[in-house]
Amino acid sequence: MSRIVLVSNRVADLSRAAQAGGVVIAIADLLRSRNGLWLGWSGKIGEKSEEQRTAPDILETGTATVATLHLSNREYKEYYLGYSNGVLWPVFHSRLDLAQFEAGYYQRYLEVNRRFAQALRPLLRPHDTIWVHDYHMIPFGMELRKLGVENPMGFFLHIPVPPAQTFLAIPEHRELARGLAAYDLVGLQTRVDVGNLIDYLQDGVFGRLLQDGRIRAFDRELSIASFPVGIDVDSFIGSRPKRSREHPPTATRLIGVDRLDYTKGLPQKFRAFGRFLEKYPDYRRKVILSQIAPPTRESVVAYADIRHELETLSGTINGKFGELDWVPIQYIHRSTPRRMLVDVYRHSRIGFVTPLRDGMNLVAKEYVAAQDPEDPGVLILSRFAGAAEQMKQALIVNPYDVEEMADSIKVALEMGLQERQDRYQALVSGVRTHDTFAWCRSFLSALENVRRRGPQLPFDPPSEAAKKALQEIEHAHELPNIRSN
Ligand code: GDG
Repeated sequence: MSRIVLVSNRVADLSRAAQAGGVVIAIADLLRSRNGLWLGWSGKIGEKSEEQRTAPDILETGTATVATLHLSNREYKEYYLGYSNGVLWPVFHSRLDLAQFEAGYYQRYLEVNRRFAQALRPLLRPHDTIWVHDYHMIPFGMELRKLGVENPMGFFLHIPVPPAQTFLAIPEHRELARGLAAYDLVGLQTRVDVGNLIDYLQDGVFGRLLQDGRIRAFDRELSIASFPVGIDVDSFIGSRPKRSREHPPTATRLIGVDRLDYTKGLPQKFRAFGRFLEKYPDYRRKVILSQIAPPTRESVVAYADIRHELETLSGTINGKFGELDWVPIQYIHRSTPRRMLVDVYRHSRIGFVTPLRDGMNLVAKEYVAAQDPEDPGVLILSRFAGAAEQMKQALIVNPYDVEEMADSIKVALEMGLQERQDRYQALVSGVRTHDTFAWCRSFLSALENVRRRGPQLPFDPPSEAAKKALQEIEHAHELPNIRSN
């Protein structure tokens, strides 16, 4: 079996993979079983000499190797905060209004990807299979191909693909598409994402759908398919009894666990809970919303804005409805240990997961896995989370519709035991079947199958003349009709 080489923006500590949860558990397993190598950013920021910049620090951990590189201050600002999180993250989540296009970060984004590719090149072996992850690393494969690497190479995008018209708004969309075309397989979270990417490649860069389902773009043939990410179910099975006899719960809990990100729909969630308390006053003092929202990317302005908005909203709702012995919203802006999360999931009657847009959303799956099969809670899930494509037995809501979300809380609270059990059984069986290990296996076996069809044409960057001709054709195509009247 060939060695596996993973590339992602950050690497995780393999000795603590079990605590990290999510996809890291499966990735650690994969690396150990296939003598793998993982390359990524160390998380450190600092200046280094030119030579050190492409010489990664190497850590051997049993059968796996982890290779890390530092970012300079400027790279951190322009590649990580700037292009990755100030342009690609908002656009891919359909928030064009927040994208910092004009800042000119693309060049640094490309340079970091090039540098990472140069660092990996000497570490590669002829039969390695390369798996690149997420939006920070789209051009990585193209840069590696330019260095003559023709190994099988797959890319997995953890975030959604926006509709074609939104993708086209990125000034560098052609370059991103060229980057994607350098891979043999592009894996996405959902079938909707697959449709969006194929539409974009056809409309935006004249991609041609082939009879075998692949798409031809930039002289390469690319497979695109969905591989929904899952969790390690066993690590979320709650072990404690549902309720402690000594301390019976005073209120029924709704639980939300989301990084503090504008894509997660937190203000709408808080408003819906406030609306629920207003519309159904009998439930006052009987329910609480616990929202765990650890900080992320605080140096990006939009993140400071959302934090401020949430503090104001929770204060307003608590001030309006709270009593001396009851605070309706518990808002915790810190990370919580995972063991504690499992217990909180299990002791919450409702999992309230309402992102405005999300690639998958692992919290929805974790909540279901943690339930007591004898007395399970109810999952309220946004239709715009990738997870909604699989988790149809959840109460599916529109996260922009505060009224509908408020009503769904009541429906969930009043749902009978039999219905809760039926929905839970269907949901948990899906979560088990499509777990994190299945995700890993299915992506890699698809990548190996794609390559069995035969090698690609060598990656040949277009000449300047070809680039210019292509741009002229595309611009002619994009010009608005000039009407004579
Ligand atoms: C991206 C995509 C896609 C959260 N707070 C705490 C904590 N968490 C853990 C959760 C869960 C993970 O973080 C969050 O995963 P999500 O899937 O919900 O969201 P993103 O971080 O945005 O991840 C997403 C995912 O990639 C995988 O492909 O599903 O759509 O956006 O595991 O439990 N964990 C602990 N304390 C916290 O306070 N321990």
